[in-house]
Amino acid sequence: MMNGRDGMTRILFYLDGFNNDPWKQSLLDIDPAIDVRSYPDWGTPDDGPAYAFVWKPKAGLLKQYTNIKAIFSIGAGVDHLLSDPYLPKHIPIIRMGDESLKEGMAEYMVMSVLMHHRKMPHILNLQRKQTWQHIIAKPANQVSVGIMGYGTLGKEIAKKLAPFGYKLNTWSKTPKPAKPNITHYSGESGLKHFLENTNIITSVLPSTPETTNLINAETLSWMPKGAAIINAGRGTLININNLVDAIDNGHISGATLDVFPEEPLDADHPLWKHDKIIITPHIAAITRMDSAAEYVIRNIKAIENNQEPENKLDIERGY
Ligand code: NDP
Ligand code: OXD
Repeated sequence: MMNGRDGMTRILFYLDGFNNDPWKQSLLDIDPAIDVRSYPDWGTPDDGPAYAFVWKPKAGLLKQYTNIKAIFSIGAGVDHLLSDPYLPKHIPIIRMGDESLKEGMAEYMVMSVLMHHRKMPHILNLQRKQTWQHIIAKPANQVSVGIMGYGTLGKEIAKKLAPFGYKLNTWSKTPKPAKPNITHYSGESGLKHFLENTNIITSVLPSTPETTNLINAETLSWMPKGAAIINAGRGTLININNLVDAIDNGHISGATLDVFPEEPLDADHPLWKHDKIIITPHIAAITRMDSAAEYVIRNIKAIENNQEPENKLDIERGY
């Protein structure tokens, strides 16, 4: 494999707050000849790395390394990169799209949809009150599950939910080809119909100006009474005060939230104690080191062979 001036593939790795050694080892397990270094041991910008593999790098850091050929995001979301005003946008930015993310997210959504469909948050509250009460759920074929964001993750969620017999709706930016047993909606004009026809929303939308605050008092009011929301895309999607109001006034039955506008969620935040909201700490889908290393090295090879890498960020769209 090619790369730095001396012919060795150089990868700079940045993941603050976690042990970097096993990550570096995962890359070396595949190609022991790689020179992989963690910040701050990257050397000077001139003899810096040929590729960057990063999560939430400090603003301005990547710009210093003028010989980076591509930036790999450790996660599927790239808002952590796009928030850097100095991000070198002229080089390819590649979003994580390995199998572990797809599997993890689909499992999380199946678990959470079943929890809301079978009213588990309510049942758990009854348990805390030592109350034996039959809680009856509608049959799955009378429940519509809506997937907001029908890309890499949304498609996998639809695949894993299909065997349960729910009615499936999807919402994306651009129209999608017809598929048996799935109703597709798209664009701003499709949002109201999508929400009016959805009992349980699962969102894996990226954070962009268009998706920010999309779930607010007005759009919540379009959902059928008793609807539930599961958000594992980005926290910017939901106006949290509006959501809590809609839950407290009984229009929305509950929510499962994995992502928040500010992470980690403040220890004093009232959301933690809301008995109709399940909180998880951004763990819906965790990038696995071995499959991520394989993904990065496969795509470095593609770039070195002048082929298009997978999952390249479209800067204009923002995802
Ligand atoms: P993709 O780019 O494959 O899919 C994004 C989807 O969102 C596409 O269907 C796209 O529509 C749709 N979309 C984007 N903007 C809009 C809009 N304005 N209106 C309607 N639809 C829109 O991304 P992934 O599936 O790989 O990942 C999605 C997101 O999931 C990530 O960006 C990240 O934020 C989040 N994530 C969260 C994780 C967690 O652990 N909580 C883990 C991994 C990812 P179209 O198809 O028309 O382009
Ligand atoms: C993300 C991820 O983008 O963890 O949230 O992949």
